Amino acid sequence: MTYALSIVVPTRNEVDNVRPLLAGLTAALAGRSWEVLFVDDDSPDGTADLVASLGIASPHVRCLRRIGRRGLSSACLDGFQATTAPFVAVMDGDLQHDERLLPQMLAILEGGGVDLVIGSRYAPGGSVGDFAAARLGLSRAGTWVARRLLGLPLGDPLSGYFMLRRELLTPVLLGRLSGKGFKLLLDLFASSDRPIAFRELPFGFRRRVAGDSKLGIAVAWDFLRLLVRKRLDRPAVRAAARGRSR
Ligand SMILES: Nc1nc2c(ncn2[C@@H]2O[C@H](COP(=O)(O)OP(=O)(O)OP(=O)(O)O)[C@@H](O)[C@H]2O)c(=O)[nH]1
Ligand SMILES: [Mg+2]
Repeated sequence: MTYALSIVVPTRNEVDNVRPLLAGLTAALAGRSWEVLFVDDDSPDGTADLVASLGIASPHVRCLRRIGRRGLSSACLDGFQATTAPFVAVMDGDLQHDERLLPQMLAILEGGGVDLVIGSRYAPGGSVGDFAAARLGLSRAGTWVARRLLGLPLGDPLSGYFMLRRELLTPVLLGRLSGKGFKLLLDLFASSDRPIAFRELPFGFRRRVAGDSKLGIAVAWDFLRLLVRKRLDRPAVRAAARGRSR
């Protein structure tokens, strides 16, 4: 069965968030053709077992359990490969992303002319919820650096909430992605040799209630490495874009 929309949800120890997330998706996408694929990195808390058991009862729910692998971006990329819907979304499994945005994102993509819709915390009307001052400072600094260093025209290049048309994922683009770390959206924009037609929709980033954040030094380090690598790749991406336009 092919759905109109596949939602890829990377998870690591999110067992208490699975049922509420499914309830939210079911309500938000009533009447639409959709599936959700949880890509779980063998969470010790049993996230994958719960998803698999819920998948027996619901045709909307699937689980891809990765053994011996870690990483948010690579989990999303594996999720892209394991789904077939013409539109595919990425959203966190911790309820911080407002699922009520999904129908609007889908309608925009179905309307044509747009490749990718971003759930943006920094667009007018969006918010970062109750980020502590230090976390907000880091998020803003990362956003600023990503925009300046890579010349990205995005309000929220570090967002983990977006939906795209599958045709965007050409083998050339997939081959250029770093695929490492947490920031797949930034990787996509920095690696594409053609302009990506995008829209940003504001949403309020919710507070994490259950489970633990995976942000930390390792994530920050991965982010810096991605920035440097994409900055170094930029001349090659630009040359490819010029070659294409000749
Ligand atoms: N498959 C997989 N998922 C991951 C990995 N690291 C994090 N995730 C998931 O990616 C999503 C985002 O991770 P979070 O730790 O919530 O990151 P965040 O939302 O930027 O940070 P907080 O606001 O502090 O929660 C969540 O659904 C995590 O469970 C990983 O290595 N593999
Ligand atoms: Mg989170």
